[in-house]
Amino acid sequence: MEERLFATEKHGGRALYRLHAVTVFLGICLLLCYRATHVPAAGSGGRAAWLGMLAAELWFGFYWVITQSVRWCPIRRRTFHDRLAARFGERLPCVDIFVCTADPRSEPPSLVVATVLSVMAYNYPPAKLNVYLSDDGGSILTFYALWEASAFAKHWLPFCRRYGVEPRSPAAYFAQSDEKPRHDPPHALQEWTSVKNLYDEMTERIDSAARTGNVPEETRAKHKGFSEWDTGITSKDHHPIVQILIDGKDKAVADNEGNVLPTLVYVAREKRPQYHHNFKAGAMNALIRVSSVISNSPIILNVDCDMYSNNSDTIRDALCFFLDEETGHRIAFVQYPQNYNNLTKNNIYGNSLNVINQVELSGLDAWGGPLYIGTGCFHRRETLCGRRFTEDYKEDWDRGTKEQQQHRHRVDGETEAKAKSLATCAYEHDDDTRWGDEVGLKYGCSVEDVITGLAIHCRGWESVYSNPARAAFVGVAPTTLAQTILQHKRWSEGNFGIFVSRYCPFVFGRRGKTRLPHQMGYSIYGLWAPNSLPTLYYAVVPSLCLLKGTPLFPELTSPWIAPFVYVAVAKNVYSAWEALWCGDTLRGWWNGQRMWLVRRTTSYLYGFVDTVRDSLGLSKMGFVVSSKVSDEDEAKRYEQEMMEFGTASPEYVIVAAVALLNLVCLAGMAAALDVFFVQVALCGVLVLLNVPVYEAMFVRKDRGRMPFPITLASVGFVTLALIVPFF
Ligand SMILES: *[C@@H]1O[C@H](CO)[C@@H](O)[C@H](O)[C@H]1NC(C)=O
Ligand SMILES: CC(=O)N[C@H]1CO[C@H](CO)[C@@H](O)[C@@H]1O
Repeated sequence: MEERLFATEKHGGRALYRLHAVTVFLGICLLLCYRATHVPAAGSGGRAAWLGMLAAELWFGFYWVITQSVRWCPIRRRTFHDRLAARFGERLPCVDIFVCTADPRSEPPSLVVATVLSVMAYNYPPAKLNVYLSDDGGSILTFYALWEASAFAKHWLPFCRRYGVEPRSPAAYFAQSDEKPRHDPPHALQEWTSVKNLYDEMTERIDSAARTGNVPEETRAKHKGFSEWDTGITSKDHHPIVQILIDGKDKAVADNEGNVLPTLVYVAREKRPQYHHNFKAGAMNALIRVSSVISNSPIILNVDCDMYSNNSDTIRDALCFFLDEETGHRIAFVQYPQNYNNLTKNNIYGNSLNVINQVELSGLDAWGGPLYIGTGCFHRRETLCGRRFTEDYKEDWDRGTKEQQQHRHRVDGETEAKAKSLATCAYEHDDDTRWGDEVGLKYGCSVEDVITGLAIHCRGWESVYSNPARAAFVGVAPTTLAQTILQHKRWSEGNFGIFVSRYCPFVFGRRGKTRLPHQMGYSIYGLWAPNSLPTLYYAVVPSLCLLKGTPLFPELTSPWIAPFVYVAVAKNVYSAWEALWCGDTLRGWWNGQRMWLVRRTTSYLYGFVDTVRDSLGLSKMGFVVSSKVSDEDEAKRYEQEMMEFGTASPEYVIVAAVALLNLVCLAGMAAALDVFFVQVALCGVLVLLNVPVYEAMFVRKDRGRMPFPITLASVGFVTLALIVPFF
């Protein structure tokens, strides 16, 4: 038996965790028992409120059980690059890399090409690398940037190789100025300076083209590809464009040391108003087809344009899983986490995803594999194209060499013409192909990645989660509250949409013979959206009842108070410990709790309502929060960790009203502390969490404060809640 190429280890401390989980579970049972047996008599005040509490607690208990699936036995993976090198040397499979961009305004072309350059510069035989940029904006600016990058790559790749540069995104590398080679021979510094100048000049040219919105005439004459834009085309209506900017097979195209370069292809699939374009899933499917006639590699890496490669050995890392003799043939995809380089220390918007990255995805890995999260993921081409798992499946690791031979023998432009025919709108319609359903990424879901991954798991495949200490991919997190809320709205809505569709993990997953804990793991995200209602209830009703003197919890002297206090304390102490263990600060955890409340009462609520309306055939509400690129002022406040409200979005009314209501209830309560102990504590915690919201409403003077109309509206709502006798 040969040595494995990767090892699987269990996280420590699981016995302790399980003990904790069992006691919390017992606490939840007792608490529900109290709730069910102490319902106020009909006619007495507070019966409705009490039943509502029962429903909310039933839900929270159920959801808590769901979340235990990923905490029961998380695992981590370790890879052995030396064994891979010893066994395979450079006899490695070809790899296609798909970079997706959609809009040159929100995703500046200079940022996109930094990502492209970082993946071209992988420590991997360049003849086996093929990089495809999918430009769904169909923009000449992006094409121009990529053309510039194809020239710069001739300097950048040898430079990276010679000096072992890390990270290999030029933007990230040159931003850390302390990386300047000091002790090397003098020509190293010289070369560093000259490459940096080339990069700065290129970025300046790209940015200035982006500013003016067009590419200089004399530049356009330098490559035939620019003529695609001669007949005024728009981003929503244009013919298919496929341009091979660097042909890796062409010996005449080499870097300045004479080495071959990775193939580099620009793709803008056809867009026509009468055909639905299916967003990123449509773009990915077009890329799968286009690449099949150019390189057809067995492995496909998919990254978003804002996620650069932070480790040049990541391809080899992923291959340790795929090429493992014992279980490699079961693995459909290897997912890496999303890491961000622009988080603030205390993570003001709770965007670090640390708990998801380090606990939840590792936990899912034990039950059959993590979700496909749309970026930083290595796929097997065959599974992406719909193949079912069979025990005797054997990958053809030489796949792609035939296509590359054919491509080499074709006359100029023939491959491009063939590829273009596969990137037309009509292709998927006319041929009655099953693209978007059984082949490729699935259509019709705003989290196309998650549903595609689920389908792959249901076809019998496993996936693997790899989270090395040094991040493999690094991107930018949302830096404003509005962007954060919008992102979570999309995620919660998409995942809940899957949950209530025929792809519900408990139904579709069962038929696909995935394991119950795996289905539960998927449901953690699927049930984000419905969490909004019980959370809103819990944040509003107990406080209102506190003001009106209606008790909803056991008295301080009653023994029944024990399970309530125990569950609340144990759960939160654990959650704080988990956050600290994952690398957050205590303050970061506290901020995370605030964002938990904000997300649940805004993003998830909107996601829930929109999914329900959608399934009833009604139109969506439309989300008003705008997600713009942040300006300098905003960036400064982000660094100071001040919450950014600024624009008058209706979603903020909910945030402000909940905060204000709790403040009023706490201030106005006329109740005995021993009877209302839990309610006072709950209301008090909510008030403490919302301190930054009060500041934004009443204290701050900067442009990021809560807009006055929002404050006014929330005051109106709170007044209404106080005068209408609900309970
Ligand atoms: C990216 O790689 C560098 C080394 O080049 C490392 O110091 C840094 O921590 C990595 N970034 C993240 C977010 O892990
Ligand atoms: C691309 C981007 O927005 N980067 C920002 C990330 O956040 C840091 C501050 O923490 C800014 O300096 C970057 O410009």
